[in-house]
Amino acid sequence: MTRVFSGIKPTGHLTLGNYLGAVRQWAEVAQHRTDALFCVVDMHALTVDHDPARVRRLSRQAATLLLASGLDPELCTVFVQSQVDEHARLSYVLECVATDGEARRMIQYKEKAARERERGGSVRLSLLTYPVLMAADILAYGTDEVPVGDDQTQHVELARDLAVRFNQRYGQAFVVPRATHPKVGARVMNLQEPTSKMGKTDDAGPGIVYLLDEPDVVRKKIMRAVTDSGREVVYDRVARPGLANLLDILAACEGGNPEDLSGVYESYGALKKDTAEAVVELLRPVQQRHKELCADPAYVEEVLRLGAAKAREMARPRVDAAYRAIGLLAG
Ligand code: AQP
Repeated sequence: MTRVFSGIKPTGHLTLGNYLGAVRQWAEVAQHRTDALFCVVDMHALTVDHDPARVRRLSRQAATLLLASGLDPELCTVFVQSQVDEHARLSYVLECVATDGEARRMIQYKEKAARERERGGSVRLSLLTYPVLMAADILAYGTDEVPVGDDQTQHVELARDLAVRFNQRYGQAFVVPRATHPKVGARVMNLQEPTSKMGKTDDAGPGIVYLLDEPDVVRKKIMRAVTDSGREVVYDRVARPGLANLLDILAACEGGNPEDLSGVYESYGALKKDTAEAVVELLRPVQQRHKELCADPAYVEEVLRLGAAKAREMARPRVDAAYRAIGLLAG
């Protein structure tokens, strides 16, 4: 059976981008058709300036939202990365296979390091090395497929390269994974800056729809989305990025095609109104279930405890084998 792994980092509140680009596929497709593991990758949240209490809080919230989004612990394994030591163990070994040039080429590293330097801050070494930790997250489980948004493609490519290189040098230890993306919604853009990704670490603002936003807040954000000058509703990601983003979001919500949808609308206002209502309806059951789960934190804790135990068992033999293959006296 195909093995699937993917994760989400608790660097902020989950967004519509996270949902449409990743989590919805995990819940609606992956867990039903594959042997899937989904992880709150909390160690990745330590790569930039962080508040420990906030990371803990956001990790619990992310896990709760994954369950609220429909992940079913009977069908898949849900856990927190730092509770399974194999990730960090394997990461070091992969650092001995990766090159520093490779790590420095990662777009997210370049962008975040530049931002940090602009602010006069220092760049954590872990910001450079975390794509290798992500490779370990993936490779530890013999993962075939990694369902992610577009922005993670380069990191999954690195995991592939490291798997191939390790296997060639030290013997077959890893499955070579591949990234998969949803047909629509793989890159949801910021509603106020439609040429930038809707990211959860960005400053909270009207351009980001959070999964837990109240319906009226969602409506307001979408009705105020930046659109382009012009009156005709056409789908053109380059010339009309704001409009294209709304069409993508509506198509992702309704399961349609953004180009076909563009022909249906005669005004930006009507498109915004329908998009807002579609998002409100999409989020309604998630928010309802989230409320129920918040009333039962012991249940979420137990799911994570069992998930970590299962993940540990799955990862351990492969990581031990990689240790032995690379020359360590692993038990
Ligand atoms: N805007 C998006 N559109 C589509 N997919 C997205 N994803 C994230 N944003 C979008 C996908 O969601 C999964 C989890 O993302 P993440 O937690 O790894 O990263 P993030 O939400 O992008 O968080 P940050 O902190 O704002 O990240 P940076 O600044 O690192 O990009 C992934 O599958 C991701 O592709």
